[in-house]
Amino acid sequence: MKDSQIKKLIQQEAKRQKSVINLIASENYVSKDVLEALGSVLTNKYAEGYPGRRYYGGNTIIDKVEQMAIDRALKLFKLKSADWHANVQPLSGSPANFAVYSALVPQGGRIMGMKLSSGGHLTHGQPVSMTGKFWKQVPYEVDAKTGLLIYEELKKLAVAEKPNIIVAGFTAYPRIVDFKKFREIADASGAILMVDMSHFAGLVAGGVYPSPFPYADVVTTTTHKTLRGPRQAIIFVRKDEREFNKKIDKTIIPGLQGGPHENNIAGVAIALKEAMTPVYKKYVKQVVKNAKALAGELSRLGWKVISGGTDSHLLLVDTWSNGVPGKEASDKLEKAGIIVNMNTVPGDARGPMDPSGIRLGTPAETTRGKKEKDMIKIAQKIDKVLRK
Ligand code: DSN
Repeated sequence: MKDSQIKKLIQQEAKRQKSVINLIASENYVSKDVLEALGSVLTNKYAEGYPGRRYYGGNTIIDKVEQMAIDRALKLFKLKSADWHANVQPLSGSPANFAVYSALVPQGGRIMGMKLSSGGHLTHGQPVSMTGKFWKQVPYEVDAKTGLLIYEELKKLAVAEKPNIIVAGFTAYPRIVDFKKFREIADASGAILMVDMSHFAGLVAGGVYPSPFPYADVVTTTTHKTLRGPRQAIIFVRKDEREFNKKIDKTIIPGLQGGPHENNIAGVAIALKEAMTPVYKKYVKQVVKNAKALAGELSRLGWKVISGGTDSHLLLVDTWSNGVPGKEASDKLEKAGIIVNMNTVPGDARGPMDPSGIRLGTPAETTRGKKEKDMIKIAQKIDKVLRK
C-alpha cells in the first residue's frame, strides 16, 4: 500500500485486534479468502439491477458472482428456490430491515418490535430510528424479572393493536426464540412475520439454534456476526401469491439503493460456503458452549446474568446490581484489554448512554480458538477487574 498514513492505521488496528480479548457479541474475524474478495477488482464494477437484468453492460461475470451468493444462501439454510427468494444486495442490516418495511408496510403502518431496553434493535421501529418515524412502533418487552418473552402477553398485544408486521429476533436476547409461537401470534392478528436473525444466523446454519424459516414470511440477516462474513446483509423472502419477493427486489433497486457492492457479495458467497463445512459446524457448537461457560462462571462469582444464562452466543450481565454501572464496567474492562459493550437490561431504570449492564459474546474469541477453560479464566479476569 502506497498511502503510508492509512497503512499505518490499518497495521495499528490489526495489532489492536490481536492484542485484546474481544467479547463484542456482534463481531467476528473473517477468513483470508473473504478479505481477498473484499479487496478485489469486483469493487470497480457498477451492477445496478439483478443477475441477467442489469442497467449497465459488462456484467456477465458479476452476474455469476451474485448468483453464486444467492444459490449458496438458499443452500446453507436448506431452502428450495421454488419456495424462497434471496436478495443479497442490502448494504447492511439496517437498510435491509428498512427495505422490508418500505416494501410491505404502508406509510404510517405499524411495526410490532421489541423495545431497545429489552434487546430489540433500533430498526425494529424504535422512535429514534427512521423506522419509528415513517412507521409507528407497537413496542413489546421481556418480563423484567425473568428476562424472558411471555408469548401469551405478546399475543394479547398483537390482537389488540393489529400491527402490519411483527418482528422477532433480537440483538440482546440470550435465549432461544419460539418462532412457532410467533407464527401463531402473527396469524391471530393478521400480521406479516419477519425474523431478524442477524445475531444467530450462524447458529441456525450450524444447527445449534432453531430455524425461523418454517414459520417466517421474511427473514433478514447481516452476514458479519456469527456467520463470519463481510459487512453486508441478505433478505430471504417466502415466495407465494403475495409476491413479497418482487416487492422487496423493487424496493432495494430502484427504490433505495444504487449499485450493489459486488466485492462484498463475493465475500458473502465465500463465507456462506465456509459455513457449510463440518469445521464451521464444530465452531458454532463451541461458540454456544463457550457462552454457557462464561455465563456459568460469572454467575458462580456472584454476577447477575439476565435470564440465568444463555442458549446462544451472547449473555447480558446486570453489573449495576453489584454497584457497577454499565459504562464504567465497559471502560474498566477496556483498560484491562477486554472489549465489551455497555447494554441496557430488562426493566432498566438507567439510560441507554449509561445503562445497567454489559453484553458479552463469544463468536470472535471462539474463532481465535478459545474453549470453555479459557472462558472460565476470562470470567475470573472480568470479576477481578470489576471488583477493583
Ligand atoms: N450493532 C449490532 C449489534 O451489536 O448488535 C446491531 O446493529
